[in-house]
Amino acid sequence: MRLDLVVKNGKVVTESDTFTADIGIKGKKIVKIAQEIDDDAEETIDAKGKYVMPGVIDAHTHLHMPFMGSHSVDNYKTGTIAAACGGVTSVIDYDVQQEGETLHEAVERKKKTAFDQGVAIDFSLHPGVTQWGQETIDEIPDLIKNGVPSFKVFTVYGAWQVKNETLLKLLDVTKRYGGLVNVHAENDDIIQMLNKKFEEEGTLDPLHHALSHPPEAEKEAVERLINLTNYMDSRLYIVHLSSKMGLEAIKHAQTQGTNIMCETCPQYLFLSTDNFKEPNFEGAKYVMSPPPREKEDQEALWTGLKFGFVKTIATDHCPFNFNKEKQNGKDDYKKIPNGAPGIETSLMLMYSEGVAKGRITINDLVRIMCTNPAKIFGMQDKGSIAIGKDADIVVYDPDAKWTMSIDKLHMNVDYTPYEGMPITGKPEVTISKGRVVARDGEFVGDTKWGEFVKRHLDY
Ligand code: DUC
Ligand code: ZN
Ligand code: ZN
Repeated sequence: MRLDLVVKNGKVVTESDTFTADIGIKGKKIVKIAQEIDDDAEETIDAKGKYVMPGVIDAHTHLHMPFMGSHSVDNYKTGTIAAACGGVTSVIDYDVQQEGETLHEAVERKKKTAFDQGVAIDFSLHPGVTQWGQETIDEIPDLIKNGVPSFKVFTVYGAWQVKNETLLKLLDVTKRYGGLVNVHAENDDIIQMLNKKFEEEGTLDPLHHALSHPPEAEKEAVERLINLTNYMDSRLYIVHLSSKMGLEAIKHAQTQGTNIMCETCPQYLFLSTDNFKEPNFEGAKYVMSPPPREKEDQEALWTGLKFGFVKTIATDHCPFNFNKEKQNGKDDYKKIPNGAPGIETSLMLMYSEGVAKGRITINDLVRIMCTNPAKIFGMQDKGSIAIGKDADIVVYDPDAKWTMSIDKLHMNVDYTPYEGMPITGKPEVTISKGRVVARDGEFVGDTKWGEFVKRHLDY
């Protein structure tokens, strides 16, 4: 068979195995995996000494999202170019329903934005439910049928804050039709009470953002969500889990049989409250909700990842420039747009600090960044190296040594929270559906290449 691309001699990694093999690609698919492929091919990539792993699925991004008076500053074009350079081959973006908009309209609006701006890799959407009428609930079966099976709600953020009544209806309809509810879990009353206290005391620096979002607020919301999920005999996915307390509640619920899953993000493994104390307002760079916490929380989350209580790593990529949008909160942390960049750096951080330092194996990394996101969110053609899957592949150099710096990255933002961090390993080639889209840290793809992926949950 004449092939389009062969990746030769690499160490192929799946969630369960690592083996030396050649991979044959025809069109957008993996068509052959063998000890040796000697078919003719348009192009051959020699991956000797490199890992050949599935492309990362970042199941939590906010591209061009209107939020706190600005838009997150990576649009679909810049964000997906950066993603490709970082070894990411699919994103599932959060798309919040605007006032008066149906969920169907929200999905179509965001798809149009993506195709108008340009999108370099495949994408899908989790619509955020913010309009509470029964008509919104009634839209859900049709969306699930048409490939949009996961829905986001927030327990915080003013008008976006979900009522228990809506949540119960969402748990019910997603259970009946094969969907999933994703939740940002923090207790808003605790946060508002502390905001008021710090306002009265005049302590409005970035550190007080972290102090106004204590781990108890996460724990309370997580426990409530567990109770509601149990009561409805449904299932639920908690996004960006940040605390040991929240994780303890989830672990307990999982061992009791509750179908509750959670993701965490690199920022909760690598950053801490100390970052908020950086001088010259630099703490604003880390203002996100929930905030990074303490060493013991980081350690608990690593253990949770290792042993499967935390199912996925995603980034919550929601960048704002330090020298621009973040300055809106110079005098009041509540006006600092919440969010940080991460779409390009997650694989490099997780490899360097996770695999190279022995906290997780390379197979664990593939499970939490590729295979589990594909399974949980219903991307059946993605997430593993197997015949018939989309040829979404990263050739990863495990030995590269370099220093993280915004100058070397492609995200459309003026900082990375990980500036100066020594890094081991680097993506050498990123292949999206059979086509090389990034090589040696540079984008070589096409921003018309990304397609909208219809998803179906089969569990
Ligand atoms: N948290 C953030 O920090 N940014 C975007 C939305 C969110 O929940
Ligand atoms: Zn959130
Ligand atoms: Zn988010």
